[in-house]
Amino acid sequence: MKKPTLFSLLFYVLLSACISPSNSGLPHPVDLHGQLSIRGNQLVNAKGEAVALSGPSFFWSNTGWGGNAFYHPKAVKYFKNEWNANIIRVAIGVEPSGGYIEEPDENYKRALTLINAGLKQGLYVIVDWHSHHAQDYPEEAKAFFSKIAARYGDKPNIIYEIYNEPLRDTDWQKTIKPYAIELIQTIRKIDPDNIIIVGTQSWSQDVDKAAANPIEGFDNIAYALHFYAGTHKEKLRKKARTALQSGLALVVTEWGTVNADGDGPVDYQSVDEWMSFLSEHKISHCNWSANNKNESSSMFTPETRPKGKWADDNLSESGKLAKKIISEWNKQ
Ligand code: IDC
Repeated sequence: MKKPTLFSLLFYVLLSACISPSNSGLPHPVDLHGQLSIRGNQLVNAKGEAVALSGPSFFWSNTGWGGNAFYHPKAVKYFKNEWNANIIRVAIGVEPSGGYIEEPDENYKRALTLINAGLKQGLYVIVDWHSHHAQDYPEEAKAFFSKIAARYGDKPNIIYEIYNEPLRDTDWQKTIKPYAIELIQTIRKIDPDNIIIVGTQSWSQDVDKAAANPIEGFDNIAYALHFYAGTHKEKLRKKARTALQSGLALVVTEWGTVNADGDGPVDYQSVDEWMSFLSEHKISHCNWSANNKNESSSMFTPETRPKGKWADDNLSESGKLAKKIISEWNKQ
């Protein structure tokens, strides 16, 4: 073989720098999987292979709630590079103080900041209408998702989550399903194919009710299943199995290592049981939450500065566990 010249060495160094699209040398998740869709009860990638994504959920975006300070591009880069996340969830707070209803421009801007950062890092981005009463604001929801769809609907990165958590007394048939159909019709006029996730009754737990009476006539619809390991166990997985068996695709758009109130001890055993379940059924999941609030579900300790730069010392007990789970999950 001919000895490489200085010129040819330089050429190869430059070439490998160009084809290595991310800092960590790994391909961008969206380059790897492309356009997602739902086949049967499974999320699949552009090649039709089952895919289960994993990453963090940001906190309520509301002004003055603290979690909004984490809505910056470096946070997204951190989760991509340090946690190996391939998805993020942007939780746009809707109705309490400082949310979208009161401050639409500020919250819309926060959504764009994280979406743009997600696109730059090649991540999937769930855009979540973080509400417990979304049926009271259908016009605002439609206007919000229309803007998002018009701006980003042609990108494979975007996933719409149209209703975080309807309450226990918000009826699937009477209220949630009609709201969902209205929103799906609105989004589908602009974006024909990206995944739309529908929240389910009782804080996104009654997936069995949705399974008995699913939304028909639209493609690429999935349903939200939320769990908090300290509170929810086998009983909730049973509902999930019922839903999967009747053909519903589930996405755990939010889960916690602790109790459903966002606080309490980390329940390691229950987290383990849930992760086996998610792995067995190839279900994507986002951990609550990227925040430094003094509650145990926050990934960061209360002393942590929202702007970064973060090391493992900045992670709470829950944050350390979530990082371990997510970074191992996404190792292919
Ligand atoms: C919680 C926050 C908490 C905040 C509360 C306001 O952790 O700091 O005071 O919202 O309602 C959910 C919700 C999510 C909750 C979380 C923990 O989607 O908004 O966040 N949780 O209670 N569903 C189950 C648990």
